[in-house]
Amino acid sequence: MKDKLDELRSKAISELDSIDAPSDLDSWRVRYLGRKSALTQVLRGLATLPLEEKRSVGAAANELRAFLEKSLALKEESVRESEVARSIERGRLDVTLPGRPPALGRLHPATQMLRHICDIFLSMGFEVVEGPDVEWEYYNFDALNIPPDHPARDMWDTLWIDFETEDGQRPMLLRTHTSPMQIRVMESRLPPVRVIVPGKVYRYEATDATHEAIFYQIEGFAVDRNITLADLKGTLFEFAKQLFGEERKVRFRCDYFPFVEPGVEMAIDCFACNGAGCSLCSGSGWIEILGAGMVHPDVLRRVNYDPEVYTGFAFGLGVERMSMLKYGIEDIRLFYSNDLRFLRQF
Ligand code: YSA
Repeated sequence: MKDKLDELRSKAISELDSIDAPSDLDSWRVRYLGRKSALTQVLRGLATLPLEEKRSVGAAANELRAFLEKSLALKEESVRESEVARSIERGRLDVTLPGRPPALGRLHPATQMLRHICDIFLSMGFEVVEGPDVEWEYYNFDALNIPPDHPARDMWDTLWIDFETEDGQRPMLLRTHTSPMQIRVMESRLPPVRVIVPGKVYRYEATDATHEAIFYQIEGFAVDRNITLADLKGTLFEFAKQLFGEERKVRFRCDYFPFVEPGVEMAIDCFACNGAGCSLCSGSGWIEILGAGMVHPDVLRRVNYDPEVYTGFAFGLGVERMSMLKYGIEDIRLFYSNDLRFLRQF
């Protein structure tokens, strides 16, 4: 058996030496190391040999297998190298050509706008805080002066989570706005606070050109001694100028949100027609950009801030809507339909 293995070794090696094409290497591997090769047959037959012979033949056959595998690997490497050398000689492979540039991704337009807005508020001394997307009903509604059965709940089409407490309540939902973070932040620290909260919000609503079911909001609020509506106006005016241009005018009008008193909506003069009236601003000359107001005293009391000592302002804006206004995007659904022709423009 030993002689047979020696013979196999010299035959295999001499054949391997003469190979110079990659395709011949594969048939060599099948012939000498494959399932039906003589060496595999010897290894399979070991079980039938007497113990002493099994040991010596087994060791020799395994050593031969390892030797042939290693020889094959070395040969593969040298064949590959000579292939490359031949290609260079024939001029098919030009190693001096620059490599292919890797395809680089880019930030999504909503992320770009989110970061841009955060940078503006960071430059005014605000701090960025994030909160949970799955929220308790208490923070999303009750703590913001919106108890169960209050008609204001209808302002936010809510996706409830299938989670029931022992007393049959279903108090968990996908947050419908970033405002619950006002409560969470104020509960955990004392004034002064000056915070912005970027994040996704979720609404049970049909999509159209200006509505998505999942979109980004940025909440902002500041609470301290002597904060007035003038601080709110000044801060948001500065924000609008930085985002939409120095020459922008702003307009504040009364609006209703249960967690502010007074509540306002803020609009900027239409940059497409400079206030003359066009299709972008529906002929009004103004474009509404966010909701805001002075934090309601009951909200302050709920987090143990004394409304006789502290006052604050808050606002909330839609991030995709800001992009739509700034870049003239006509349909919000473009943001999440993964059309690269749209995404590559940003
Ligand atoms: C109001 C007062 C405050 O003191 C603080 C915050 C707020 C905002 C309030 N939490 C809120 O969510 N108001 S909102 O329902 O009117 O939404 C705020 C902004 O989100 C809108 O102005 C709009 O820009 C955007 N938005 C609302 N629904 C949307 C949407 N964007 C895309 N798709 C939707 N379905």
